[in-house]
Amino acid sequence: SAFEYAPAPESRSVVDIAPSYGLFIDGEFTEAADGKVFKTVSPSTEEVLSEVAQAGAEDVERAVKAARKAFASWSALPGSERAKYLFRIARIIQERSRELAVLETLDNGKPIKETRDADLPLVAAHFFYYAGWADKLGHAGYGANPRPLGVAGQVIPWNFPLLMLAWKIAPALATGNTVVLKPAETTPLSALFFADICRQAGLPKGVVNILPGYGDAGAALVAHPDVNKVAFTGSTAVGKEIARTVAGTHKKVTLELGGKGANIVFDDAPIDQAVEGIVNGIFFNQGQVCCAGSRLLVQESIEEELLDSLKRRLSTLRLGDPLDKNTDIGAINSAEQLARITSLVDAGQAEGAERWSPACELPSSGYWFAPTLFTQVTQAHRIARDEIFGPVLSVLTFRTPDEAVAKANNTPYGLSAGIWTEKGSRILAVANKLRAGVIWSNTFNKFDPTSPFGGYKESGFGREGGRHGLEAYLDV
Ligand code: TXE
Repeated sequence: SAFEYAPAPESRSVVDIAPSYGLFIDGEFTEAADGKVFKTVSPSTEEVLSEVAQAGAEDVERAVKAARKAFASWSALPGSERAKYLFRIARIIQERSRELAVLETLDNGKPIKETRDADLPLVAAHFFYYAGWADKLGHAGYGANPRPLGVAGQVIPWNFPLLMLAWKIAPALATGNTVVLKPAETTPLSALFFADICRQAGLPKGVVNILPGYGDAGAALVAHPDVNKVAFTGSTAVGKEIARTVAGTHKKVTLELGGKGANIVFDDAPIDQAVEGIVNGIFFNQGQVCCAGSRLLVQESIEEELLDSLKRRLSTLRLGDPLDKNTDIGAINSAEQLARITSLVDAGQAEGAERWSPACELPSSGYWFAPTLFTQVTQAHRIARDEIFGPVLSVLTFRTPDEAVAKANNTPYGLSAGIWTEKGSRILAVANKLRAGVIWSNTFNKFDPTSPFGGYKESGFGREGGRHGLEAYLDV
């Protein structure tokens, strides 16, 4: 198929990480104006992978200027020409997918099984998908000549570094916008390799600019008066700050924020399949997923049976070296994230929930957290309300479908939910009452570039992916 990728990567020797990297501005790698650098480490070993230039306000200024200059000719290209660049980028990503998968696993800590089988194929698929749109915008019911917005300022998190980049950059370029993107401070490397791919694809200078750095660089980018569109994925707190910054300006904004997804399991659900879905829902990427199924809502009559098989399954998960193809649970992305997880788990215990983990040995260096299950959880507990963003599942019970819906919706978030039942009519009835942007049934964490993704309530606004993802970058 078009989405095939290279065979299993087995060692870090397939990727050549330089000792230092610059910012990528106007088609060139360059030092930060003030010469600042920061280190990026491998979360599984704490080994320093590279030293990266750290963008500041002056660099944001340079990058936005380059993107503005490039916008004139990039937006004037026929869509069919822009499509050629995007197809070329997609093919290079496939060709280099082994290298990129290993790189992402090293910089992020997630298992190679996931970067190889989920992140990289989806990254390529996003570029292929939006490449296909580039020459069809005039025929899509937007009027003959839908217009790009201009310069897009994009800020992304560390949980899916390259995939979040693809979600942001592919639709922006397809519609004729130019981009300044700031990757997260703990995972800058795959974005810098992507900069190299842009050069390899012959993308005109300034169309894509990459500024590794911290929140201050993100804030300067969002606030820059010559940025027309802001796209952010990250914490709800920063999302709200960004919404305040762009309020009262001309800027369009999409925000993809936190979540507290409920996986609802009815008594007629196929139990083995549900257990796989629950495990995938909360332990995929160590639970550092905005749409994670972090609350399990199980119908009271099957609680014991389901928990027994869930615990048996959790005891088979393999935690360890993320580059090992058999590893299911990798490292937590950073010491800060590990501390956040630990403090919420401590709160769960202090508030009276019952904590359980399978026997598992944690490596002596790096950032690790064992898969964790909480029972005896009430809706008042912090572990039932706050986004933990770690491998921690909170189990609650319900008796009736209405009670399940009420509990699932009892959160300020509204990003994802799962429904497990054999009854089609129940799937529809429950789904219609859930306030969540994506609802899976009898599966979980399925992604596709053709489907819009985004949140209700404090999970943000706007959609990415699919045709809706284009509209976020167009004046129609
Ligand atoms: O997020 P931040 P953090 C949630 C998750 C996690 C918590 C904190 O619950 O535990 O957020 O994670 C940039 N203006 N999610 O601290 O700070 C920052 O440099 C502009 C859910 O890592 O929001 C990084 O590039 N940008 C989420 C990006 O924002 C700013 C994914 C995200 O970092 C900024 C990540 C500012 N003032 C965390 N401050 C999801 N929706 O999937 C920081 N940044």
